[in-house]
Amino acid sequence: MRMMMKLLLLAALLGLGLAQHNPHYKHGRTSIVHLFEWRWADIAAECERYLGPNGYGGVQISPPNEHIIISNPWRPWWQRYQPIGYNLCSRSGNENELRDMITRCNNVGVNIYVDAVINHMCGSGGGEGHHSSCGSYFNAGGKDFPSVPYTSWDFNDGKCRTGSGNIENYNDIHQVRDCRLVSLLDLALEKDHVRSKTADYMNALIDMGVAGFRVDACKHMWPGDMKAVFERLHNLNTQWFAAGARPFMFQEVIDLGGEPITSSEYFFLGRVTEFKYGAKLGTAVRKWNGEKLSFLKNWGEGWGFMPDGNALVFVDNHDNQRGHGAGGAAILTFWDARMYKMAMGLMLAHPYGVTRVMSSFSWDRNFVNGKDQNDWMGPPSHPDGSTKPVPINADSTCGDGWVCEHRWRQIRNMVIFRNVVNGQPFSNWWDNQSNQIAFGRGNRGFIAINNDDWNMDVTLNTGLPAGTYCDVISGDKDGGRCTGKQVQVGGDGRAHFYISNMDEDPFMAIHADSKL
Ligand code: AAO
Repeated sequence: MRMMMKLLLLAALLGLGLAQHNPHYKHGRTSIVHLFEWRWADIAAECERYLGPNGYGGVQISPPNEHIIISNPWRPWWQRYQPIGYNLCSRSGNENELRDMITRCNNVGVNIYVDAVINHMCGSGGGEGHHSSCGSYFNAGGKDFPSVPYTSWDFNDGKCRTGSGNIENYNDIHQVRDCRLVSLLDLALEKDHVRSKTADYMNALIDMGVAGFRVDACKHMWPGDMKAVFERLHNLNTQWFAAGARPFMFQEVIDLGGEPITSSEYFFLGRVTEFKYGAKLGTAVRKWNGEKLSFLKNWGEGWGFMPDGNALVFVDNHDNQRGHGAGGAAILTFWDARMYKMAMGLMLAHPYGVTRVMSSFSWDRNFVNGKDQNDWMGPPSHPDGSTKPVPINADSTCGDGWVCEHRWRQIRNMVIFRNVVNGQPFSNWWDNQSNQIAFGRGNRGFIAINNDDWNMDVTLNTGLPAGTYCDVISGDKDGGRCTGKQVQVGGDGRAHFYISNMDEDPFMAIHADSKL
């Protein structure tokens, strides 16, 4: 009996030992920014000149491995989700540039998380030749990828039972895991060879100093196979991380309910993307389906989201900001800037989940019958298809079509807010039973939002010490003064908030470090 207990305890400890839920942020930072399609050289510079100084915890980078190069359509962003092998040259740069970026970002306290595409290789119609980002030969029809090497033995087709060889029905878990996702050649992750090649790839990155991975298309891999790969992964590089630290894993699983495969199957491996979060938040901020911000009083697990400790949350991602993936029309993006900033403010102020900020490039949207014909368009590029650098304007915005939401004052200041209130409880909720809400984080920060069509004019308990605070949405604390609005908190912790529904940004936020 005692032996049994000991064994059970050991198993539990080993399970915890995986501990791939921790982002290993440095200096109490709390958010990741996805610098979608940025070049490594630009990310390195951005870490030093902006992300480090402004308290960003990490960057999710686009897939760094060798990918197919597609000419029709011309160099779509999604070519990087079609691996050709694990050489480290991609549209974002070569291996030296990647290594330099990882080092320089780590040195200023910013972690790097790699988007790992290990479920599949390129599409079955990807052709034959050297049209790949490092120039390696491959033959999609013959399922031959000599640079890895993978041969036809390493793919799942024998197990797939659909006529097309593709996933046809998401209600059949065998199809979802053993057939091809949109015709992408599906790796047989049950095979030792495939497990060791994918683990080698990830280990090369861990050894270079990355802090973890966004793992692509996890719904399409058996959790047991993923476990076998993750168990082979090294601990993080001790030049920057504590001895024994496991890579942070956040797994892309789209679970909006209604399918047999659920996010919870993946909790033991790490965190999971909570797609309900952005879909519901977008619906609430848009006031669709009778939703109101006042209903967000029990936001988080109270809304049927996954347990806090498992969740990776975001308002939009690189797929659903352009109609791919899931979430639909409710998803807020930079195209709806005013509502987007409000949603981002809410997310970053609220304690639920590990937060990810999206940083996009713009493209020429062209809707025909509700579908954007240009949802494939790649990043700002030169005529030869190479990605353009990110130029920084005098006012600190980005040029050349890079949107840089993470540099918008309202978003950047809420990233800082989240760091300042880290660990503080959700507190002092108030609402007007409509779309005016406010809440605090212990005695460190407070946010008030007016999404009604009339002014907000109330005195609220903030929980903050008495003093004059700069609102970090309308401006900044600049030396001894505020460049935007000010809030007076009295000795009783109460403060008056006036927010016009016509304001450029109808919300205000104050925190311990914005106090004069
Ligand atoms: C491209 C072409 C394809 C071509 C293929 C191969 O577009 O026509 O066949 O190349 O030549 C990205 C692009 C794809 C692109 C691919 C490869 O988005 O367009 O294909 O690169 O270049 C599923 C997966 C999820 C995936 C998502 C896009 O489960 O993992 O599709 N996301 C990741 C990446 C993404 C990438 C890949 C995976 C592939 O983030 O960028 O693709 O590496 C349901 C399911 C979801 C499913 C969606 C979409 O969602 O639940 O699991 O996501 O359908 O198929 C309601 C439901 C919701 C449902 C949704 C949509 O909202 O509630 O559950 O409707 O029906």
